[in-house]
Amino acid sequence: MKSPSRQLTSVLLFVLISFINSVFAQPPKGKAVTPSAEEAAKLAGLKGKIKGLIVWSTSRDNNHDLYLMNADGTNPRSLTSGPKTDWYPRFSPDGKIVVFTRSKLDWTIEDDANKPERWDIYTVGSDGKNEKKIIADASWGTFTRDGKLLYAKGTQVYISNVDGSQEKLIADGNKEMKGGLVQHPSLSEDGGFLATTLRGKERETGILNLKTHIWFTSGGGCQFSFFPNSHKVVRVNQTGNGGTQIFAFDLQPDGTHGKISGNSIEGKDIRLIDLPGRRSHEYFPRLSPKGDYLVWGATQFGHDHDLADYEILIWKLGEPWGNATRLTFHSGNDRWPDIFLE
Ligand SMILES: [Ca+2]
Ligand SMILES: [Ca+2]
Repeated sequence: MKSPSRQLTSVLLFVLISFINSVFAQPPKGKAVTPSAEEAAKLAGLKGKIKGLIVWSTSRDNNHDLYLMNADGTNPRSLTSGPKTDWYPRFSPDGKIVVFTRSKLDWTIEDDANKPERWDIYTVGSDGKNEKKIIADASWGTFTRDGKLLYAKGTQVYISNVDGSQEKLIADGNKEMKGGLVQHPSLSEDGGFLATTLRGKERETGILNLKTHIWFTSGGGCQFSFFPNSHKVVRVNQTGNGGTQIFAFDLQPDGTHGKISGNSIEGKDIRLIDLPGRRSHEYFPRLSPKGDYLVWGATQFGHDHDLADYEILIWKLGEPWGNATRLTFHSGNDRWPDIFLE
């Protein structure tokens, strides 16, 4: 047995380490930074061209709160506040409601995203009113195209009405997805397929056919989701300039696809975006409701989803990559954007 004094030393050391962790692992509040002349010119070119909203999770005021800005990058403003960690915001199909995941304790890291007991799912109006808790002990809440909620509880995926009623299990990971923890579930427009990332026991991305209950392994990477209005998918791949790039490719009618080899499937280039230059560590891809614009986060240095200086960018599909426009100018952590366009 340890002597009382050694026990006391151990306890004090534990308290000290916990204190240091709680202080220094906090995300940075950062500060506003000035756009370069090129960035300012691109931003000015976008002003008034697109109408809508972008919501994202930022550490600039506190741990992480939700912010809104106009889709052209103007008027960034606070949507939620408080000591909890608010992240993974997603617009309803009409843009009037934002669903998001909030920690039960204060600062909570994204690595804990798949511990459902640490999170609840909330909704708030895009006007900041009517914030309410909808689903307890769940994470990764998002809207389906027909306005229902889709979310994960560890290895299981559920759908409910927007008020949380009529919850229904649609995929049981222990039976159908190798027992992997579900991240970032996304439903195809016709409701027949679920695209998701598995973590924990498994580490892969794939598609579950909800009719046949057959799982198809797409490959590595993460943040796998469906385009609106098509059987096309988008995901982050752990290759490319800056360590990541974003792929987009079509699925076969049965939810499978050909083998990915380098940057292509059967000779067809599947790179959606991989910016030149330093700000090319791309994450958090999200398409506009019609699939014509992409928003995402990218860093120049670093990867940590909680701490690194991600900034939000926007790009119109089909335009040269060089037309991508940076929308945020703040050294805090800016992550998980979603876009609603009128
Ligand atoms: Ca890249
Ligand atoms: Ca930032």
